[in-house]
Amino acid sequence: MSDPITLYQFELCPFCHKVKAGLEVKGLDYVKVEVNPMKKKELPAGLPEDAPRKVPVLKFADGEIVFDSTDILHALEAKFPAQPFTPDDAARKARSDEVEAWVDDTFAQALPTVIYGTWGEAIKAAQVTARTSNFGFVQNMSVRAGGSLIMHQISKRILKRNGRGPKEGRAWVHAEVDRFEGWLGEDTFIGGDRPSLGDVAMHGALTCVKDFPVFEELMTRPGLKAWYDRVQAQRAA
Ligand SMILES: N[C@@H](CCC(=O)N[C@@H](CS)C(=O)NCC(=O)O)C(=O)O
Repeated sequence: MSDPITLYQFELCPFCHKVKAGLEVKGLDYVKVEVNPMKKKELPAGLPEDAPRKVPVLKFADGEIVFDSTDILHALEAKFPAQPFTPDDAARKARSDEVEAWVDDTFAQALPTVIYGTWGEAIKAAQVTARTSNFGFVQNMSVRAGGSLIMHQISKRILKRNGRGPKEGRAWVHAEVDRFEGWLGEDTFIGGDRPSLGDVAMHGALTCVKDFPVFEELMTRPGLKAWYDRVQAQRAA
């Protein structure tokens, strides 16, 4: 059996969840390596010098290393053409690319403001990171303590940069979901009859927050929930 695909990730990174959704829609096996957000020393040797010290990073079985979630999804599509997530229809492909870019530039920015928007949420997020990682005790404590402080600051900064008040994260996220539901309309997927890059990206971003109250809240929206479940059904467990 060949070496598996390795995903270097943070458990609470929407870009990493995009890649996981892509791997699972394609039915590919992979192993995860949780990266310590402070030092990131778990990142693989061979990562290009000019690459940002960010996750996700994917190492293919042949040793090739790709970084940036969008580039990783394109590399997956090129290497594993089965279960394609590129629509044949040009208009659908354009919409799918638009949705994927919107997830990166807007939705994935809005989401952390509701994960980390309050002190309680920030501490919960830090606990998820600590629980799902295999860091040593000291590292664990610093992720818990330092992580929640940083997350809270990041949230405030994102909202301010987007011209929103410190309590407006939820309203922002719902407005963006309205936009997504508008794009989806009556279709099964953004990609038509099968999930596209846009579906994979949005599904991954939502899965990122599945342990937080905002997920349950968003899943009370029937259109979004039905679509989420349809994509979920396409993901290999
Ligand atoms: N454009 C990148 C964004 C990746 C990114 O911003 N990752 C964050 C985690 S969600 C990160 O690694 N941050 C660490 C840092 O900036 O030090 C992608 O799509 O992969």
